[in-house]
Amino acid sequence: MCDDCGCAAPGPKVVEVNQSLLAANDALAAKNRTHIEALGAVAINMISSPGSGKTTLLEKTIERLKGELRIGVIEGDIETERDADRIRAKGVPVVQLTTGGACHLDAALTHRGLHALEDQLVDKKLDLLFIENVGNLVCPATFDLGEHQRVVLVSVPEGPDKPAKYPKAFVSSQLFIISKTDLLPYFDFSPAAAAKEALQLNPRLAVMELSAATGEGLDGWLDYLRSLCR
Ligand SMILES: Nc1nc2c(ncn2[C@@H]2O[C@H](COP(=O)(O)OP(=O)(O)OP(=O)(O)O)[C@@H](O)[C@H]2O)c(=O)[nH]1
Ligand SMILES: [Zn+2]
Ligand SMILES: [Zn+2]
Repeated sequence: MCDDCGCAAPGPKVVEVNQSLLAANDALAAKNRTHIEALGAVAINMISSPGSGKTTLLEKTIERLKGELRIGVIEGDIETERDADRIRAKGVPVVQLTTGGACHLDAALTHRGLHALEDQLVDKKLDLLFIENVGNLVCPATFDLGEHQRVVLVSVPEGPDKPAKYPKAFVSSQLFIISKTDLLPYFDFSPAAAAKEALQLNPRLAVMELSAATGEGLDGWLDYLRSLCR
């Protein structure tokens, strides 16, 4: 899948290298967490396949919560500033990280993003920091970025069978969002079946259904975010 996480290469040497790479990442992630807490923020790492609706949900979330909470966003993509441009248009501080090919963010890149974001904060304070990971349901699940909460999204057109096929994202998350529920009439997608499969992997997972397009289910998500900031 990618050049740097070794996801495609088998063998004991590779396992060793991966272990030390992940240990280094975890150490840096812990520093990021301290850094984020010094800003007063709770950080949320958003993980999904490309196009599940992460940026759209962030746009709607910012519209609804901007007057209430101080929000900042770190956007991760392989190329382009497109997501950051969308978030900037909503009037909150944002930094675009481009991985130049890698299919996930890591703690080192996130650390650079944190400093760049901090430079945009007048009073160096935030309530909520969203980190939108690169669209990929596999590798992002392996890399702690220093977040406090991990949210995994699966949109209705992707199908309800994703939890068992991509277990790590569900095992390591606190919240599973079934997105684009406005499309349920057109797809053979059972939210109950998807939720059941995810809960078999991780019984502590919270599950929400929402449509950023219609706003259905958004209130539950906003209350969830408010409760994290208390
Ligand atoms: N019908 C419907 N479409 C949606 C919804 N949310 C997002 N979309 C559409 O889905 C497409 C992808 O949305 P994005 O928000 O860009 O998805 P993303 O997860 O940020 O994509 P990447 O950053 O490329 O991984 C866009 O065309 C959105 O308009 C929704 O709730 N319902
Ligand atoms: Zn990879
Ligand atoms: Zn996006």
